[in-house]
Amino acid sequence: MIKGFVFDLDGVLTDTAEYHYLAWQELGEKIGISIDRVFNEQLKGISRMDSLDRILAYGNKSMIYSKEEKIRLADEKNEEYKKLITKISSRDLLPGIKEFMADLKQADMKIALASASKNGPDILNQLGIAGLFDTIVDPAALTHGKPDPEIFIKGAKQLGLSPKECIGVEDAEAGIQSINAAGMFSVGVGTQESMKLADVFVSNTTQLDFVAILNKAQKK
Ligand code: B16
Ligand code: MG
Repeated sequence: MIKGFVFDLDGVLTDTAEYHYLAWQELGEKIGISIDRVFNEQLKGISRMDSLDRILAYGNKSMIYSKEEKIRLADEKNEEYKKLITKISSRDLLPGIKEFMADLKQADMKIALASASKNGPDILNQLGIAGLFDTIVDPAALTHGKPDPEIFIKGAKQLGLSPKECIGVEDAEAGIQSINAAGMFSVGVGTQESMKLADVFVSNTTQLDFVAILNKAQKK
């Protein structure tokens, strides 16, 4: 029986992908690596350090920086990102999310956050929905990032549930892989092509329908 939902943040609850992109692009310019929106797709759901590693590999600069220098570069990107997200408010909740979460609460579903973002708790506060979450997985305490199942397994555990009792919601391919590998029913928000591994997919957040999703999950 389904008793909980485990949510990704960026791309599901609000659209911060553009801000991550702008901040990485600015850092890329400083170090001579030019990235575009197509490349940025690969960074969705990927942790800050893993994202930097992918950008450096893309620019053939993996060997240039020491560990300390990479930490400094990642910090620089995060400072820029934090400047860009200061204005986020409840107006930035993706359409339909408020209603979808109200339906979950009405049905007594437990709710967890499984975001790779260390800025997750601040963003939930800014969006005005922090109080709806029973628990937040700390991405700093993870051994492996998405697509590894660890973050979704922890989300379920922190709710006191098994993965089979939860539904995971994601917008990134790496995130859907993480949910599936955790043994959870997966709901993808995105194109059919990018969400081909999801148990159910919707093309945008207005189409998230609690009853329809629950029916499909219970049939699986
Ligand atoms: P931060 P999600 C992910 O969030 C983003 O999709 C990804 O682009 C970002 O690099 C990652 O969080 C880390 O974010 O630098 O704020 O710690 O999609 O897992 O909610
Ligand atoms: Mg995401």
